[in-house]
Amino acid sequence: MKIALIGCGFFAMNQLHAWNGIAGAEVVAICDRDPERLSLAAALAPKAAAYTDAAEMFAAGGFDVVDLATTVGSHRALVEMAAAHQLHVICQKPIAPTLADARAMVNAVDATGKTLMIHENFRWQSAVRAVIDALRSGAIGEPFFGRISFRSGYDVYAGQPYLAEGERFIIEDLGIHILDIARALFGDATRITATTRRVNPAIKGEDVATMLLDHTSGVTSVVDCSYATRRSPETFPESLIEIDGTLGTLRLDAGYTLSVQIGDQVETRDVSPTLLSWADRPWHNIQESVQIIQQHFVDCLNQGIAPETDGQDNLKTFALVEAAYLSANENRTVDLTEL
Ligand code: NAD
Ligand code: 89Y
Repeated sequence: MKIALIGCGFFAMNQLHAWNGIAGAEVVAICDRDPERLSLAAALAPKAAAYTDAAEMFAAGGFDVVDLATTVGSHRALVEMAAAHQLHVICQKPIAPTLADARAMVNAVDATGKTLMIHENFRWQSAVRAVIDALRSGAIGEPFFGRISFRSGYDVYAGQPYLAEGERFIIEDLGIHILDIARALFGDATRITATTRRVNPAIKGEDVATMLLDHTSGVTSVVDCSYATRRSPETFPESLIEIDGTLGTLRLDAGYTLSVQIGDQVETRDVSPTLLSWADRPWHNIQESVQIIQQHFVDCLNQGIAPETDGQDNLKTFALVEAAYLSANENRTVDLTEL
């Protein structure tokens, strides 16, 4: 599988390392309009052709898959270029700035018969997968309540300065992953009620969001996110999860500890992520999930099946993001059919 990567910034380095660890995958082209970032990426893909212009790269061709690691503003144009060249696409989250753009992008790739996967990697973190697998095993019976919580004081602005500058921050950037975990666990949601706050005066968007979801499965879930929470231990970038079911409870606690309680019996195990050779703590959790989702994409293409977070699926996660902002702005519950 020959891959072209567009966007060689902060996060793309993880994607390049991950491609280098996947048998049968080869990055043959890299592109960034910033030559300095391009040359840093070239160190991880020394045989790849390097471009500063995406249109030139598409015209030269020689690849089957485009992996987009640019920020959101460029996603629609690049996905549409990839569709025009009949290519499979992986696009980083958030898929687009608006739901209208997102729908146009999904339609553009669907019309070619190629695959679009949104790089929604948090549901592939090994600790989160352990919770998904335990829930799907039926061990705690029918779930009726869930909470997925991401609260941290980690300085994300240092590596990603653009996060301090957008009108929207935590729901669009991080909450999107946590909402996606809620969907992976409990299925689609019908209604959402959200509140937001900005605590850090040095940023433009909201850094705290609390969301209440009704799922078609009958589960009520709470998704809460904060980058204004000073806590010990600092749990970045862990998502903490609690699920109550008719037969018992599941807890993913700080330090990647998973407990399953059935009746009075509690079983606890360590579900820490593997520290890959190229990974750094505390990011190793996210970095491992990048390798896993990219492997999932390759496996799905080889088997001719859709990846879990394909374009159609991700429209539902992105609709929750839009609905959460609408709810917070209008101070009301939003029914997803409104969007
Ligand atoms: P970044 O600004 O560090 O890197 C983006 C790069 O894309 C820059 O080098 C920029 O020059 C380049 N670029 C932008 N438009 C381009 C274009 N049209 N043609 C060529 N190059 C272009 O951003 P980042 O922090 O690496 O984030 C990239 C994406 O990854 C964002 O969508 C972000 O939300 C996402 N992200 C995902 C995760 C995750 O866990 N899934 C984590 C962090 C960031
Ligand atoms: O951009 C974000 C993401 O997708 O995961 C964590 C992050 O890097 C900062 O919130």
